[in-house]
Amino acid sequence: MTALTKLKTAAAIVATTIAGTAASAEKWDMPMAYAATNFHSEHGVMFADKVREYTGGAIDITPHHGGSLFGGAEIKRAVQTGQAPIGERFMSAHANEEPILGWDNLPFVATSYADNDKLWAAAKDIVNERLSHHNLVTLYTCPWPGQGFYFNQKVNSSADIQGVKFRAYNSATAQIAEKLGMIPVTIEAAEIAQAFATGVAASMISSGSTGYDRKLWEHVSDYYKVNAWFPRNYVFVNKGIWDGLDADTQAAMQKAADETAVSCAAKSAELASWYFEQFVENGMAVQEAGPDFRAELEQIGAEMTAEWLADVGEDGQAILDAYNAN
Ligand code: PCA
Repeated sequence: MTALTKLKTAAAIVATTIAGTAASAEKWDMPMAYAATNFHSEHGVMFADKVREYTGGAIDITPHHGGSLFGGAEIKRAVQTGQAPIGERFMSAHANEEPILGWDNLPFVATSYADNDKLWAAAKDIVNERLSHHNLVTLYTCPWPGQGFYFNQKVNSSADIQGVKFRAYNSATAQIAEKLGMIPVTIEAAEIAQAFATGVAASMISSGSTGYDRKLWEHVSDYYKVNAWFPRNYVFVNKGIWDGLDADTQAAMQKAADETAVSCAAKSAELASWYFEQFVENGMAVQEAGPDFRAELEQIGAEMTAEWLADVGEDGQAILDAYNAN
């Protein structure tokens, strides 16, 4: 062996070893925004387990729940910039920077899991194309149960709630609060209990899931079901990192993601009314929103859908047209 050949051989061995190490244990931290025991977070763990299995251990994902690695509002930027390779967040929380991502919080457009599925099928390609400009690839999405109101009083119409402090989770919910005469303040799910305990917020719109996670019965008396929309969380990867994976690894991860999505949506539907039973057991009243309140909400919903369409233009119309055609 000449010195040069020896050098080349050594270099090849080093290269193989590095590749081998990377392939056998690429460690990915996955920041997630919601409580450890929440079904979204539990499905993050299921996803990580499936990815480990289907990639033969090549990708080893560690989920970090409750905004513990990055706060909910920081997760998207962390993944876009590669500080974390993968993460999970509430999709319409990003509608302030990319309004099309508000597709799933248009009030009264899709008011059941089945309709929300149809709406996602109509929105998916447009949303994913747009996310690629944010350097993100969506692996799976999962719906929250329907959204309704938490109040510490009986509410028949907006006349009863003027000036009430309202915890918002995105721009659409802040808008609804303002239209109803309340005062919105944006608060992460992880901070809800503290906000209600200190009087920063006294009401909110959310699913039974988040009220259950945060024991809202300690602060409020009433839940009003509306099911105005079923918003989704999404799990996304940094596009540069995703594009750098070989096709087999991508396929294995997508299989894990597809299976997790099916299980997560089923769990969401299964738990929806269970959360309400827990509220009643803990002394809350759970009821349908009354006709006057509902009529106001429907009016606000129509305005918000028109405003969203004006904001996002033809892509939004294409989503609604495809949704209404099916
Ligand atoms: N829970 C999340 C978003 C939607 C939901 O049901 C939250 O309240 O932050």
